[in-house]
Amino acid sequence: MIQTLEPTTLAAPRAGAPDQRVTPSHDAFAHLARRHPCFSQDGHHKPGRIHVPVSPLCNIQCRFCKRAFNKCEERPGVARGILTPQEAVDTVARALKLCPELAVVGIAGPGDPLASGHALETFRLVHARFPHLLCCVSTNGLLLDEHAAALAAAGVETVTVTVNAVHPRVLGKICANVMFQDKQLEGAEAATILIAAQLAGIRTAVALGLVVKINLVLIPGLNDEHVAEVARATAAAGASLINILPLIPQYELANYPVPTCDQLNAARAAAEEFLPVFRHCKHCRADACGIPGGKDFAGQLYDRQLETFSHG
Ligand code: CLF
Ligand code: SF4
Repeated sequence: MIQTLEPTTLAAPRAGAPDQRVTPSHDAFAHLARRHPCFSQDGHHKPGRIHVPVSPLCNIQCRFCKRAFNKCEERPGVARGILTPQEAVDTVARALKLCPELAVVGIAGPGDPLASGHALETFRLVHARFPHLLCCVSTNGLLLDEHAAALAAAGVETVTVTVNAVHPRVLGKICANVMFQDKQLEGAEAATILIAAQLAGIRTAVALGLVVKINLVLIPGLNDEHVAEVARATAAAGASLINILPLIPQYELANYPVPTCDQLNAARAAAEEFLPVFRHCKHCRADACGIPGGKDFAGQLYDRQLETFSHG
């Protein structure tokens, strides 16, 4: 059930008061260390992942998000085109021949994987044909509570939820609108719904045995003072790990600065009070294929058959 979150503060506890900060633990994802490049610190450069771009739609609008179809930009939200679920299965089969180290099939866009049914269907098909591969989804979390059980039944083991703020006042400046129950909501109302949905979705996913990572896009001037609060709230909901991605300034936030190294380090230190921090993110495209940070096979995989893509 979705409940709204009361604003919280993270001031250091007064003398004699209990310290509510939690001790970060790697226990919840230790079993993934050799199987998943984004849920391990040491094993990051060993297992590979493929992202199958089956999800064209999104149900919210982040002010920094500009989705695109091309083969040159190295960032999330970009793919060469959209695959159907069956095309995605065939693509995984060919990818395994190019890169036998593939251990994870992820769906990370280019829109939100839960905004349409394509991702769920793809996971069902992939899991039936390649049960040894780990299925991973990255979502804004708006519909996670509703779909967590179906994701788990389809073989998904790991979920990333992008949580850029847990206070409507902050999130209202980052997220322009949210489609909820066929209505487009804006401002504090939209932010309140999204935050509540994300935390409910995390709780439900964790209760079902899924391992949850948080992605946070660090935006200087908007949420850089708010990182610890996001880590605290998501850790309390059951998340295991947090990844802080520096803003790529574009769309409505095109004039915002890229975080400096000092700002990124300060944000990671603040988050680390509550959650282990993943530090090896490569800002993968929605059609990436290979070992993150190593050779990417997507060009070999797709470029000769672009015309088969059904752009959505
Ligand atoms: Fe993909 Fe994301 Fe799964 Fe990894 S990526 S859906 S959790 S399999 Fe990883 Fe790439 Fe960073 Fe994402 S390096 S952008 S955190
Ligand atoms: Fe873009 Fe993802 Fe935000 Fe949707 S949730 S607007 S795809 S960044």
